[in-house]
Amino acid sequence: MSNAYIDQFPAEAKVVRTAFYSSFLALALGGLFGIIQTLHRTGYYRFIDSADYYTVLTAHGVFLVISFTIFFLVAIFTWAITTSLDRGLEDIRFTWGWLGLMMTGITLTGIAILAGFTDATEISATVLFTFYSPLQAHPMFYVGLVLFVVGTWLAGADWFRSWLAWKRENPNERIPLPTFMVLTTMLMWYIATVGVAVAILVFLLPWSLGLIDSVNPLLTRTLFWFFGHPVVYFWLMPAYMMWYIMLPKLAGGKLFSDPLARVVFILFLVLSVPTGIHHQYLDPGISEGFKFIAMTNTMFLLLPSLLTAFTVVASMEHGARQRGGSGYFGWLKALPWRDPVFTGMALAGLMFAAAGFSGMINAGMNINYLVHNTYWVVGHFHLTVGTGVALTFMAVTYWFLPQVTGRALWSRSIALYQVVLWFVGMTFMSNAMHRGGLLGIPRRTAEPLYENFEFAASVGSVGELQAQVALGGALLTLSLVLFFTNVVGTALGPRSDAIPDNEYADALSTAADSPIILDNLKLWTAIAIVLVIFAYTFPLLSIIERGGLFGPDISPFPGVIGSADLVTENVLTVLQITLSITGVA
Ligand code: HAS
Ligand code: CU
Repeated sequence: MSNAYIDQFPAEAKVVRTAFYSSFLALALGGLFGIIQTLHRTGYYRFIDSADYYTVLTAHGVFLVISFTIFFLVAIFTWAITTSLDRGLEDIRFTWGWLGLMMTGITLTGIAILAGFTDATEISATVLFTFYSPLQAHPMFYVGLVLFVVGTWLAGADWFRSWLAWKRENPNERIPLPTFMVLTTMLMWYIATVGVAVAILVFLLPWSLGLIDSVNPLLTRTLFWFFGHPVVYFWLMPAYMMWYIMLPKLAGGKLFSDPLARVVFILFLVLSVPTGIHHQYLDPGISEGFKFIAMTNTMFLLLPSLLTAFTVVASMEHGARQRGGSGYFGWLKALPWRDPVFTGMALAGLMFAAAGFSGMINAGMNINYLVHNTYWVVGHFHLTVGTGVALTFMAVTYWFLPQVTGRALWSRSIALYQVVLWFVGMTFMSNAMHRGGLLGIPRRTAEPLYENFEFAASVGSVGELQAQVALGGALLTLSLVLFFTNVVGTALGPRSDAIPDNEYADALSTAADSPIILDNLKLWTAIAIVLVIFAYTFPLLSIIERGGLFGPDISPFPGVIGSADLVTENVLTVLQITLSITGVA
């Protein structure tokens, strides 16, 4: 009899499995839209109308960063809570309830987006994953998102409930590390989602239903980024959890420091939200001082990731030395590079280090002017969420799937090819995107034009960059095909008795070494809320003061740039400026 997760918690394993499959469905759809838009944008193969490009882009973004990542998160958080507290969930019907709500919600949102491809219905939601006004979606899009987010709130409640029940029985014990990570992440999420809840429920949904005539675009944008920055850590923290509790074990050792890991998650709880304005450095209407505060907080927020780089690499080195590795760098050779779970996570970590550097550049108020809204940003987030997170998730799937299905992994060698292929594909794609951004190539554009560039397909030209992006995209698609083949092969395979035990890494320096105050979740949450109030009250008040709560009346669709009126207006303005500069007028 094996001691896999499915044997320990058969009912919970079913929930976790369903969440995984939902996540993979989203990954498949998102990946499909990804390759369509890569080939379209780079001009290699265009079979959709360029107007539909934005519907493809919305679907790509929403399916990947909302459904793929968050379904995966609820799967592994449920696993983490039950495994580390060593108890089943309190009421499995409640658990199915929130999972069902999330699935219903995202289905509504997904239908609203996909309906944009057909003229047969009025429904559409081509608003990109940031759903800024004045772009407007059908109410179904917003309602679906609300249900989905409420589902995640209830999921958090489920996990807190488990922890409280455990605490009653174990009053003097430290919170087990995986549970600690889940709880801090969820506290951060509760604070973060206030922004998007207000944006949708008070403004966007009523506006889309026709209950109010207009919204204040800067206000809804700011509320979006109140949530939109911390959401990136909602994707990242489950991946970090895996790096802390899984990587050291696979490397053959122990986690270097449990207390340091707690500090990292507390820093994320405290600092994730009051930084959102770093996405709005170029927004007029928010004064420089508020932007400066957001920048300062962002720079502090590098700390938990830098600590993670240190702790995780130290743990890997410890493991490698246990396995006989030696030398300054020689230990690297002693790591289990043939294990796809290990290699996938290590490569994801390596790429995430590069992602951190492009993030630091984004975060500088002045340098941001160079890269904002360019292809650079797309390069940045394909390294962070698209590799640091996604590759970690795919890699750990090779460990989790046997745990929750009781079936052996279909092919270890295909899994190894798959993770390496993702790394190689992303190297081509994201590097070219970063370089392209520096040349000024815009993001979110179906047919960028390059009239001032030499278009020949040689090194250093836009043609060369396009070729790298298309090649990278093709390799990523191939990697996804291998991933799904393995998932399906495993799910359909025979039951096995040889599944490894459900375990995670011990720590060298354990919870006992950490000050008890680290486990005071109320204190950290209170500090987090105070910081948010400091960072956001004044910017929000000044935005409302200037633009009104429901804003100036702005039509839902931007004017056509080429329209005769606009052209005349622009020409007149330019003339006026020229005349005043030259002193004629
Ligand atoms: Fe970001 C834009 C700043 C992290 C995602 N970011 C985005 C967007 C997305 C995104 C999706 O300040 C675009 C949004 C849109 O559509 O407009 N980002 C940062 C900073 C960080 C950062 C400072 N971003 C992330 C993460 C994301 C993510 C994480 C998703 C998961 N980002 C920005 C800014 C913008 C932005 C501006 C706005 C740009 C604009 O103008 O629009 C930091 O958190 C990064 C810290 C990371 C590090 C790296 C530490 C290294 C580690 C690796 C350890 C190595 C291992 C492997 C384990 C300091 C932890 C070892 C292996 C061996 C073999 C030894
Ligand atoms: Cu951000």
